[in-house]
Amino acid sequence: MMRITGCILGASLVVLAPLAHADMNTLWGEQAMNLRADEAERGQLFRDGNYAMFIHWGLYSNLANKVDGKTYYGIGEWIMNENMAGIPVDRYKALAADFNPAEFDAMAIAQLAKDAGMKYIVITSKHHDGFAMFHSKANAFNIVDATPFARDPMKELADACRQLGLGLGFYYSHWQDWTAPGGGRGPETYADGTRATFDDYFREKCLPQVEEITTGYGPIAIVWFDTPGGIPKKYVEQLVAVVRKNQPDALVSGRAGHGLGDYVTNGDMHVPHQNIEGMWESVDTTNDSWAYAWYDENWKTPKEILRRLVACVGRGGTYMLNIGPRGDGTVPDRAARALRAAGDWLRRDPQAVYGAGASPWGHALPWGDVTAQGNRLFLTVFDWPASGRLHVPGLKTPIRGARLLDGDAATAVAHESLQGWARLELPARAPGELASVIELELASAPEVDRTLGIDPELETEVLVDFAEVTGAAKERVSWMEKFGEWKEIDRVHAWEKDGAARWEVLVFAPGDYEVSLTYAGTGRIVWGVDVEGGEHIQNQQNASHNYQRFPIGWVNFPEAGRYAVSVSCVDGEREPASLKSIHFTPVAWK
Ligand code: JFZ
Repeated sequence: MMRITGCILGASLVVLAPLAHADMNTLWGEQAMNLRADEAERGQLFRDGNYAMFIHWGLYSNLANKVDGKTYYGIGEWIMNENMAGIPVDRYKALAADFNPAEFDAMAIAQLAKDAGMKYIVITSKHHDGFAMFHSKANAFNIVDATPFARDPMKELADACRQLGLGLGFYYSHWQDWTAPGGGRGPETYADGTRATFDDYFREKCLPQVEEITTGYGPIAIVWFDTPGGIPKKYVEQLVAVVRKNQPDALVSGRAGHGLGDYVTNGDMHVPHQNIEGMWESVDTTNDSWAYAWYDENWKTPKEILRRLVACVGRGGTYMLNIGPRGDGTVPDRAARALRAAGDWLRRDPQAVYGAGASPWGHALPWGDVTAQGNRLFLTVFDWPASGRLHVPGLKTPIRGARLLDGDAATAVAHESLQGWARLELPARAPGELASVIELELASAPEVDRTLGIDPELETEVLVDFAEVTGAAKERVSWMEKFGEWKEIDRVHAWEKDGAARWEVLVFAPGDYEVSLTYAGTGRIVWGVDVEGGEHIQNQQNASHNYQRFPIGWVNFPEAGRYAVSVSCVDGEREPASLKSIHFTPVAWK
């Protein structure tokens, strides 16, 4: 299971005080899982519906990251936090009087999820700000009782989802509640000055509200608890018991804490590079913020969305992609259009995603990714080879048949096995604009050599995640790019003089390859690249505090086959020299 190390990369990358970082880390808490649901009915949701819509929508959406004329950059639902606008509780609660999302159209949002090809929606019923987006009898700080809107959008969404055959799940911040007395990181006293404990908050607000969301909205698919932080186990046990009692088929998110959830949520906004066992999801967002931020126009294109979706399914998981509706209830048009374009593609060739599982390679391939269903492999090609020849490394099982899918049509594809690779003869032009799928029917269950293959035509990036490292430190680091916007990377740094990152690779086409390295560091660095039993090259290049790619030189692989390649830090500042990957691009002579 993936764990975040909580280290901070080069000082200039850290936009925020280190305290904010440590702080957020402790809020997350443990989420190690009992995987009971893997065998149970509940697991069905993840197996068949491995694409979902996440929605962050609340009072904070109305601020859109701007308070008193000042813009705060980062995840908008944290706007109250002192590292963002630092809004006092009373002032924040007063915002409800101006919250009137009159344009909210539950059916339009459910239809968007449907058009996008998503199978269920998880929406913030209550985020850390404590504002309930549903009609709560337990607490008046809710959208029906505290706003001029006075409708229950969760009810409307539940009805719309039911009509369209979508699942619905509720995000509920169980530990953090910044406005309820006794809530995690909330006020420590009641209005009259008497002390409030977490137990008070739990009995008066949290437990009754979880009772409400699990009884008032029909069958729900998931209760998505988040940031368990310091919550004692007995409280999580009670919450899970309420969910089990009222919604026996619902999944409980791993972020409930204390290992009591049903599945793992991986680090936010990140798609894993290697297969992960068990039931898990990656959560991601269409731009860089969860909640609506007025300035954030950094949208993922339809192709990026599909790449990330197929990669999650290929790694064995589920992909939940977020939208942040505006304070008036509308969904930013660019997000909607990107989701629909990706959905149109999914409708043409749905086999590669729905009901499909992990790639036998365990990682992405240079041209795209593989998903599997029994003896069938689906090769989703995002970077179509100009020659029309697609190279599949290390496929050991014989191919019975290969077909290029194109909606209802499918054309047979010629294939041969050469040097342990499969080579497919495709048309020079891809049928799909965003990606195309080739279905391979194998003679038996897929068996592959997982060694990384260097593509004879396309660029191959080989990550240090897959390297064997000696005399240097390999670690996973995460940092906040903006407040709450997490990035993570596997890197090799602290190089000793004879330290090396070493990979085995499969070469199909002999010849010269341009080699470049992606790294961060300071000053000028001399890197060496060594082909075991063959060429050694080295070169000095500049370095940047963020990860950038620099060319090193050409190396030759004299014949097809298996090689060991290693990278070393020959000279320069070896401690901060942080390698992310090595790239190989075949030299084109014509
Ligand atoms: C949490 C929330 O604090 C945030 O506002 C948003 O709702 C997000 C989906 O979830 O933030 C987290 C929680 C856990 C991790 C990262 C951010 N994590 O474990 O990497």
